[in-house]
Amino acid sequence: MREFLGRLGRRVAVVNLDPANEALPCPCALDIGELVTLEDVMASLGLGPNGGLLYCMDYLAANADWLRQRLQGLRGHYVLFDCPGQVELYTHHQALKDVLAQLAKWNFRLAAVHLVDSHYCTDPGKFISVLCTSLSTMLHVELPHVNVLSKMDLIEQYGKLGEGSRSLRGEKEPSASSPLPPCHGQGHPAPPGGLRAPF
Ligand SMILES: Nc1nc2c(ncn2[C@@H]2O[C@H](COP(=O)(O)OP(=O)(O)OP(=O)(O)O)[C@@H](O)[C@H]2O)c(=O)[nH]1
Ligand SMILES: [Mg+2]
Repeated sequence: MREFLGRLGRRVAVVNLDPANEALPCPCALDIGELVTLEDVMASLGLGPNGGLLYCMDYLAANADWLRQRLQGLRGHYVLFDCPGQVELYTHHQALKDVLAQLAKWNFRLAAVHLVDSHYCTDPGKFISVLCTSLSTMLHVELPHVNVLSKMDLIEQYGKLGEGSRSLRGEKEPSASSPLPPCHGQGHPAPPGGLRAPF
């Protein structure tokens, strides 16, 4: 995404908000590791990786001024915030939600991009589970939300593409003579509150 925006001539900056990121995959304009590191938290408070990460996010929320100050140099940029993968941060924990609310107050116009491992779409149970997680995230985070399937290059390892979604509906493969009905409109209710359907 960073490369894509750069090639379009946009000014882009990556901000690492994941204290568990050990080796940053690209240059970051700002790194939460300058404020707090997971390693230090785990060592000094005797916490495990998950509890340590939640503590780091609470610490970030409590030090929002640090973030504000560091972001000031990024005005006029498209800012890509890399957030931790722990699901509870997006379903019921408050800290990241508070940080996002602060960013909105500082006039950042935010959208959430939820990277969904495409492996979850290869089995009906996993698919339902990831849809519920996604919906829960949309309700908790309250941002415009886009789900993106990641690791599509690996999906064929788990079975033929499409089998999971067809068996989920108990249907045979759709053909041109039996098109799938629209998700909403024409008698099908639209998702409430202007929310997008998860997929
Ligand atoms: N083959 C393949 N590997 C990928 C892709 N995206 C990420 N990976 C690799 O998958 C591993 C895990 O990366 P992610 O799933 O992004 O997760 P993470 O950022 O390490 O962890 P969290 O932030 O905690 O979710 C890394 O080794 C990545 O290089 C992809 O599209 N294809
Ligand atoms: Mg990550």
